[in-house]
Amino acid sequence: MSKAEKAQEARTLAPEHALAVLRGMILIRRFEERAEEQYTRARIGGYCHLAIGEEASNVGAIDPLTDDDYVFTSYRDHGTALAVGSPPAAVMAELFGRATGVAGGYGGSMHMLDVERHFLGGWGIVGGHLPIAVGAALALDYRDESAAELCQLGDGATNTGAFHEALNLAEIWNLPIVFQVINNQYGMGTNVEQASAEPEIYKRAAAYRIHGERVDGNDVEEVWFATDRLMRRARDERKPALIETMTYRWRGHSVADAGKVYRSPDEVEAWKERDPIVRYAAILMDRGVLDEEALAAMRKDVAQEISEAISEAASAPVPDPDGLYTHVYAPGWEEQFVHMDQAGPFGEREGTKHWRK
Ligand SMILES: Cc1ncc(C[n+]2csc(CCOP(=O)(O)OP(=O)(O)O)c2C)c(N)n1
Ligand SMILES: [Mg+2]
Repeated sequence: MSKAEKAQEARTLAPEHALAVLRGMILIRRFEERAEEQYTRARIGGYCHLAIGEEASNVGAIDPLTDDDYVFTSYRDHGTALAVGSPPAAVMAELFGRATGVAGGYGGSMHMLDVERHFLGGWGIVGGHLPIAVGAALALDYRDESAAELCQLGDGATNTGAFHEALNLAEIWNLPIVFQVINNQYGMGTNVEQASAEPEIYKRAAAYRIHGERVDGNDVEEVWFATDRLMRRARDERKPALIETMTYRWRGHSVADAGKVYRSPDEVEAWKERDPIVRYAAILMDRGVLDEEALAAMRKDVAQEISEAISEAASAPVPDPDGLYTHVYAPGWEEQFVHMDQAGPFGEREGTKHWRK
């Protein structure tokens, strides 16, 4: 039996590995707390959706991936970027709109991207990334690559048409993709029960004959082993799957929402008592892998790393405005717009004239 198979059977990560996973969650928590603070200091423009409370769903699903696998997610993406290994300074710089950001400072909070680490975004339209993720999974299959893809989405996104189109094609084409529904109970201010005719979202996969399952999204090892198993299946058997990780968004939908009108303080408190970080730290202490002193040292070390990331990001240069259209259109776009300029009925001449030589 291989080491990986043994771990699957025991459902327990090896000590060093477990500590790295715990640190990954603490890194996201600290990053998000400091991002929130930086937003109030007006260092971050535009939107900012925090993943505080959802750390186990992010780290548990991304840690078991191989370097060859790909990841997509929605706009609540800082934790995803950190989990794939993007440097905190580059993620913070993206929030600050700086040239050293993971998307060159052009994307901002909702559009994290790290192609080198196979993280293909960071997408702002709810459910809009699902067909794109299916296309990327088709490309993997087409190229006969053995990798698979993890596509994260929110509970609210399962009510968009794109979700159903994506699942249908994934099954028909036997694509190597695992859809991870991060069920944080709300789509903005609307509870899943109010928005979804089938609130047990994993069951929706059955309509497309796709395997679906629900796990405790605040239990990092439970998420880890379930995702690992489904990703292996996707890689080896070319079978799509859906995993629903049950978690909770501690903060409001975005930093502009206090998150207090549509839910009770008791509900928030009850979920905070199931803090994925505190829970896992307690488990590791029980196993004798961690003690209070080591935990405090880990927290301190992470806090220092994030402080340095903030300083680095704040002193980075802003991007060149001339690069605004870089990577937006394929090479040859000038040619395309010259044609539009001649025939366009909607005043494209106005919008394109400065591009012409
Ligand atoms: C197509 C579309 N409709 C509406 C919105 C506005 N909107 C932004 S986030 C959101 C809620 C999505 O909730 P969910 O998928 O559960 O993700 P979460 O924010 O909880 O992570 C909505 C309706 C949008 N961005 N795109
Ligand atoms: Mg949600």
